[in-house]
Parts: sequence; C-alpha cells; structure tokens
Amino acid sequence: MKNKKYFVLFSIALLLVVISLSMILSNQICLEEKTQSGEFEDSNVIVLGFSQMGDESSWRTTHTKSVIQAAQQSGIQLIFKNAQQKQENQINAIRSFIASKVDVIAFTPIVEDGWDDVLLEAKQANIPVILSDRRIETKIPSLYAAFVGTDIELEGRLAGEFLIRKYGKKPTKIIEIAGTESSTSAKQRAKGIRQAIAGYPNFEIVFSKSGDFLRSKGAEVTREGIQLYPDADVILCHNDSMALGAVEAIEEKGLNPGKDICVVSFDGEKDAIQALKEGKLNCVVECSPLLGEAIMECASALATSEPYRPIVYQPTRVFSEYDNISEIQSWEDE
Ligand code: GYE
Repeated sequence: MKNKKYFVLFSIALLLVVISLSMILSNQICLEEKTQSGEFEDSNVIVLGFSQMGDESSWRTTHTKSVIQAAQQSGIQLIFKNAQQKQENQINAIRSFIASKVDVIAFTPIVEDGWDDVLLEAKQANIPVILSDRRIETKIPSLYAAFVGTDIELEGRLAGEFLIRKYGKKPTKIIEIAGTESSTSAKQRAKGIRQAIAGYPNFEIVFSKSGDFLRSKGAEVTREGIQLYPDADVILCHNDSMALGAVEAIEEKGLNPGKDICVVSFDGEKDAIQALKEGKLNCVVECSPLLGEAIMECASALATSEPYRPIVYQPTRVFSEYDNISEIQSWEDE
C-alpha cells in the first residue's frame, strides 16, 4: 500500500519534470524559428544581436553580465550567442543575426583579422555594427559604426610607467606572458609597454609567449619562463587570470611573488585586487568590462538614426604598491 502511494507520487513528479522540459524546449525552438524568419514579437522594440567571444576570464564573464543586464534595463531585445573561443562560431553567429534581420549587431572580435566578408554582408543588409572591447584590422573602416571599450594601448603604457617608477635605470629583465595572439588586447598592451620603456635600455624583455588570457596557461608559460630565466625581475602578464596563474607558478618554486619577483597585470578583477592587497601582485592596470550601458546607448542611437559617439572609452586607473590600496574595490564588486 505504502509502495503504491510512493509510485503514484513518483509518477506525478516525473510527469511534471517532462512537462516543464518540453515547455522550455518548445520555447527555445520558438525563439529560433522567429529568429530565422526575421520576425520579432514587437516591431517597435530594438533587437540587438551580440556575439560574445567566450568566457576565458572573470573580465569576460563580467562583460557578458553587463551586456545582458544593460539590455534588460534599456528594454532592448538581446539575442546573445557565446562563440566558445572560436572565430568561426562568431562569424556564424553574425550570419545568423543578419538572416534574422536584427536592428544592430555587436561583437567582441577574438582576433583582429578575417572579418571583412561577414561584415560586408552586414553592410549590404544595412545593419550597423558595434565593436566591443577589441578591434578589427580592415582596409574598409566603414564596415563598423562604433567602438565601445577601453584604451588598451594606454593601459600598456601605464604598466610600463609603473616599471620605470619602480626600477628607474636599474638593469631589469622582464618575462612577458602575453594574451591571445593577434587579439587587440595582446597587440596593444605589448605596444604600449614597449612605447613606455623605449627610452630605457636598462629594460630587457627576455621572454615573451602567449598564455591565451587563461589562468592555467598563464601558470604553464610562467613555469617555462622562469625555468629559462631564473634571474628575471618582472613577470608582466596581459591579464589578471594569467597573473594569478603566474603567482601559483612562482610559489611552486618556493619564491615570494611580489617580493622576490615583481608581478604586474591588467584588468582589476576581485581576486587580483585581493592579491595586490596581500602584496603578491605589485601593480594592476584597470580595464573595465562594464561596457553594457554604453553599448545599449550606442545601439539604440544607431537603430533610430540618432547621433552617437563612434568611439567610447571607459576610464582607466592604476592600482599599485605605491597607492593606499586597502580601500580599493574591483568592478566585480559594483
Ligand atoms: O583583459 C582579458 C580578457 O579583451 C580587454 O580579454 C579584454 C581582455 C581582458 O580575456 O581578461
């Protein structure tokens, strides 16, 4: 009797699960179909197709959250696709936005080259394009309408200026853990750093290799760098995730990051600010991922043919061992 009662309860629960799953599934299919035929629920609502490149760092996941939240707050209908670190997926996403006749397309180009064909298709379809965070290399600048991000070259220069302040004219060997090859963030940070130290021959970049903006790879490449150059003075990482990996690699060697070897990085995520407060990082150049609001403002101006700013930079701050850092907060806490 008791068993029968449990059997009935179990069957009801199972039925409910099946019903909810099929509801979720049919909703998704519905959205896909609408998306494919180019029909949206309300023709007065602006539709933005956003292709995010992946989720390689806290910077990136915060950027994604900022975009989704800002779309909700501004009443823009967002079609969001995550390319899982593949340019091909971003190109396919952009093509699907064009087929769906969205009003505006925004994306974070994982690398700078290879966008002309798909962006020409967007141009022919009269869909304006916003680049967010990273830029593209093209001979046809009219392929995109606006850029919303930060001044990445300036960030590189600020990191270089910190090193000049710390080491002056002392001979200094630098290991550079670079970001994804051919990405704007890696290219411009590398450029800015070199610009800053150009007049200081005492600085030597003895090793430079990509850690792809990933924590695990940052640790791996740091191990390789300090194995080859045990006398290096500085580990200069193109983002916090890799710097946190570098801290692990330095500690494995029985050394003290921040003391035995200087660690500099970019972004300003929560864990890096904590590491800075603990003295394990020496300098963090901030790069804000909170770009959602500016993207939505730009998208709505473009969709309604109103004036817009073609370049929007978020301000940058430098947090280092020379500042009173006990009070500083990461954008992750905002
Ligand atoms: O610094 C890094 C991310 O493009 C500015 O990409 C962005 C960089 C950021 O993966 O953490």
